Amino acid sequence: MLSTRHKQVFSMSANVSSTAAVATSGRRGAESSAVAHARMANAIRALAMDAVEQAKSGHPGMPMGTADIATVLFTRFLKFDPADPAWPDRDRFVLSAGHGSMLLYALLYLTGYPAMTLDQIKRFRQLGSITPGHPEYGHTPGVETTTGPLGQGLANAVGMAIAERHMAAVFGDKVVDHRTYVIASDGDLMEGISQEAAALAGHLRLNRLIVLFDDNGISIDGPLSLADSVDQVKRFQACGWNAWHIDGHDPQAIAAALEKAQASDKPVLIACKTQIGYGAPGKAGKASAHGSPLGAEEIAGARGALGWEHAPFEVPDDVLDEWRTAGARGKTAHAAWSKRLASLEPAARGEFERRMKGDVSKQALAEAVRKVKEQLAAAPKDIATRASSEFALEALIPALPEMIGGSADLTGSNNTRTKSMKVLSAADFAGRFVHYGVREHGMAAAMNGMALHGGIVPYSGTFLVFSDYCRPAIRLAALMGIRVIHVMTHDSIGLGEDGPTHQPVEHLAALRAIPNLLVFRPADAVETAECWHLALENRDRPSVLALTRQNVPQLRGAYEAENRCAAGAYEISAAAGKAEVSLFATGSEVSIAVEAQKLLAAEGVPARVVSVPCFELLAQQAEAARRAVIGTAKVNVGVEAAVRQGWDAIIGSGGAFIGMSSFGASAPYKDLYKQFGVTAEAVAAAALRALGKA
Ligand SMILES: Cc1ncc(C[n+]2csc(CCOP(=O)(O)OP(=O)(O)O)c2C)c(N)n1
Repeated sequence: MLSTRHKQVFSMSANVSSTAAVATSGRRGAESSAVAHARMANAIRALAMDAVEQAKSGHPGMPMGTADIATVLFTRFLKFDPADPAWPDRDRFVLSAGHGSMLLYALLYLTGYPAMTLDQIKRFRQLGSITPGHPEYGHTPGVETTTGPLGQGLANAVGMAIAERHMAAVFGDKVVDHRTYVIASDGDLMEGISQEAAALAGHLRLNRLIVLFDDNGISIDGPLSLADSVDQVKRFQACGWNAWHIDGHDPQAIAAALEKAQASDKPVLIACKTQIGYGAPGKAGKASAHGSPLGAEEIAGARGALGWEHAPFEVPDDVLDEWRTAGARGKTAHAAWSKRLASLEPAARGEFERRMKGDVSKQALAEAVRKVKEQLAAAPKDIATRASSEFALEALIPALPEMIGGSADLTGSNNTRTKSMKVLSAADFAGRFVHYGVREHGMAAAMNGMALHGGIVPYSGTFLVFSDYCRPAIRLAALMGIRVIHVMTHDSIGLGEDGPTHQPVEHLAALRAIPNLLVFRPADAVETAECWHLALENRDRPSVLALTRQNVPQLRGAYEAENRCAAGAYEISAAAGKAEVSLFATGSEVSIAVEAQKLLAAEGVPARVVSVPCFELLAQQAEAARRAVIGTAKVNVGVEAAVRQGWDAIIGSGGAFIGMSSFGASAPYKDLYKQFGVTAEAVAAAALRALGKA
């Protein structure tokens, strides 16, 4: 049922044919500008209805409900230039409720992004189109982040807003002076990650973050009252935001709220009361408008109610012109910004451009890693790889100013903060270390936002076992192909006394299952430096560095210029003679394999040890190189204090595996390695058994 007010708005829009002449003749009063607004918003609604109908799937309700908000935002507030979707000082717009993708595609088309043609809108959700079911970063110009998994976009936006403040603090507001806008739905705000994001944003006083909450009270199952009774405005206020309610169909109220939001000293949530499926006579305000085509009859009814008497996919010239004019608004600001950028000192300008392009200095990176490796060759370190990581960071942090570190309240355990790093805070956004609090999921999603914003290479820390808490955001980083680096320490039963709740056993396998993610497990201090090098070099992939709590010996004594980890696997210790056994191991288990090699030698069995710091880099080697490193020994043994899953690709299904097949236990780590049989003796025995010698 449509409310009285909605009926009034519909009928006002329905008079459009008589007022269009007024609008185009240039005699515009308040009423005709309201009509102009309604027609512009209705263009979004019609495109959303038509595209979903044509695709026979999709979500028309959300774009129809938020069309008024989006129209006011995009025509009067958002700073953007369709001619240059990557303009560094554009406002970022995040459609956190990614199911409403047609809202974004309609906006990109209407405002004039060249790639977003009407044909693309017609091919919504079809193979090869740039209009996939949910917005995908890197696939569609103008899409700032991949959204769909609810809550992620909102948390990405927090990272974008952090990045904006940091870059402004470093390069000045002449060149960095923009806002981050979000449209978020009930579903976004029901997700737990929204709490982490809101709390972090409030704490950091990210006042350039403005969230428009599509407060329509409807989700898939029906009215929100079935499952939720949170007062979102109060919740956000409690998190340190300014938040208030408005009528999300009143353009003046929307504009007034956005003006007020722009002057806020805190992040802002504007709860916009809207009606899902606005305009659809039988489905507006109902869950039935959410996620399926409206159907021919309902669409015809909506066209009538909205006064939109144009054929499917047809946007009348005068409406399109208005939209294109709105889209061209940013040109002047863009040109002025280009001038300001040009007026910067050449060095500062070059640095800003380099950072925004994501060009990590190859030379600075290589020199920092070389320095670390030389120091390790001169004075070997038998330390935990988490400490080796800190040692590498001591060289990397001064060399690469784009690196912003952090931890989810485990700074001292993750070793992610070097001595010189200042804390990034509301009082000092130039700092380079973020205390994310105990918010792993929010942290990982914010890191994605920072990387997407540009100018920053985020890395951060938690325990490997809590990668589960980060996983949805890591998956999206991998899907988007962005460089974020997760330092995940305490990477096995080797963490000891904290016990099985904290001991990852399945996590390496689970992370390796994510396409396009690099999972590094370095064996010693030298490999750790090399893995850092690779993680930073891979600009199109996220990385996880799985690092030990316990000390491990430095196996690579002599300085080698070559990054041996780059191949994913390499022979770290050759056999004395023709190898009968190949021992493959990662991380802390490489030194166990080296011990086993000695035990086998004592039995007269030559064995080689292959360190496998990165399965994914090994898998992408040419077949011949991969075969060469795997070798042709009679017996292959894999050693990793984790589950076997994934190892068969290296050791073969007939290979022996020494690792975990259950959860761990609480005890000193050396006892645990014995208890679970991850020992040099067990490795040697397994090899001998497989050779038929035991
Ligand atoms: C993490 C996650 N869980 C579930 C879904 C499936 N889903 C898509 S939209 C939605 C909820 C719809 O309600 P709302 O967010 O209020 O959107 P609206 O109905 O207003 O369009 C759900 C559960 C999802 N996209 N992401």
